[in-house]
Amino acid sequence: MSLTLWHHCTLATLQADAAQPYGLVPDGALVVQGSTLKWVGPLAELPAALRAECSAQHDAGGALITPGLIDCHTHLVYAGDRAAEFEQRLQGVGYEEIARQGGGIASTVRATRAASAEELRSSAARRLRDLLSEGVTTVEIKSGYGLALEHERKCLQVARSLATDHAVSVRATFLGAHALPPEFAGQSDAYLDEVLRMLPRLHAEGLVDAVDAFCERIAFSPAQTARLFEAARALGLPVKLHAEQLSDSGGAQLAAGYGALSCDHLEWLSDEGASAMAQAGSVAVLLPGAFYFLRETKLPPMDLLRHHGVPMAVSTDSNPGTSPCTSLLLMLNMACTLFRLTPEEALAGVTRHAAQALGLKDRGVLAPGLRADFVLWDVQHPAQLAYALGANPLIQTIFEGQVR
Ligand code: DI6
Ligand code: FE
Repeated sequence: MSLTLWHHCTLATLQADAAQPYGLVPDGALVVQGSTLKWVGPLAELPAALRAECSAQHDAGGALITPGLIDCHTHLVYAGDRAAEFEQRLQGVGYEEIARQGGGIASTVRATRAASAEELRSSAARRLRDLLSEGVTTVEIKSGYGLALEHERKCLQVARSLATDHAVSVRATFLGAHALPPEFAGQSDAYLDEVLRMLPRLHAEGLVDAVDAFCERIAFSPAQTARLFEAARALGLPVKLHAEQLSDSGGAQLAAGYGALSCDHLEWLSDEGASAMAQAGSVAVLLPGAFYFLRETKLPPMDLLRHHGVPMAVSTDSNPGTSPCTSLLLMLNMACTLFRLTPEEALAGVTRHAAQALGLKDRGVLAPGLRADFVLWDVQHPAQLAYALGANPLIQTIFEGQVR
């Protein structure tokens, strides 16, 4: 298979054991074979024989090259919007209060059930294109606005189908346990039984890569979450959890006990929770968009996460209620300004650690043998990606070895 050389660039490999911050390689080079990286390093060290084998060459014009960005937590498929609720909240009505009054997630569920697959697909594609324009090459998409078999199926099918006509890799997560649908009001255990009936069917249809739940006082209890995770385990599916977003319910410890890929949000995470996550190798997915949009004041405990060595990812949480955001670059900035991540931690959070949060070992860093998903940026230094607000210095995205 023919080889392609990319040169005249600075690499930020994001390799975990790199000697330089960001895995920086000045005057670097990449050799791509098909959809895979064959060689990564300083141009001066590229073996002459390998260089001679390259039948095509791309001059990157001095660009910075990072791995393709990974948005590891989104709710991209839904209908309608919640601008009216935004106005209500600005007048002082709380997010949980709106949810208890039947608004919030339930209003998006009504709109999503009423929408056709084609309508859902076109609104999700619009949001997806925003993400792709900033160098996203892998996106996780959760269900959770259908809350009934046919509608959860419809949303997961839409999520899967987005990868067929966009150059992006999609991971689909079943979030049937997101909220209680109106027909099960007051019967959350009965709804959970229903979720447990949906899961094996959707899994058998090839629509589920992982299982998630919203473990919160306005959603599902730790005991209910445990029942769901038992079912996921029986099917061999990995789990992740919306945990300790609005209160500390011990969800992180519970999820860690099931070897969760990630626990997400975590504003109220305890020391025990962080320690359990570290032992289980669960990634902490930080969602500064939701923190900002809900005007939260309780910060996720970054020092605790660092102390225990929990890897931190950063994501948009793109959803209509708490983070109507389709800019992962903006999240890089907010992770630094709001959560005090370093720009290097933030960039690792949308590359290496985001891949880990999805259980994907073949991407997230620039290294031989991994996928040739990478981005050329018109910046001198990777910190500039987190520093700017509202800029998009993207030059070009390469997905599976091909210019996108
Ligand atoms: N936590 C969130 O922030 C989103 N879902 C969740 O479990 C909010 C979803 C929404 O309000 O529509
Ligand atoms: Fe979420």
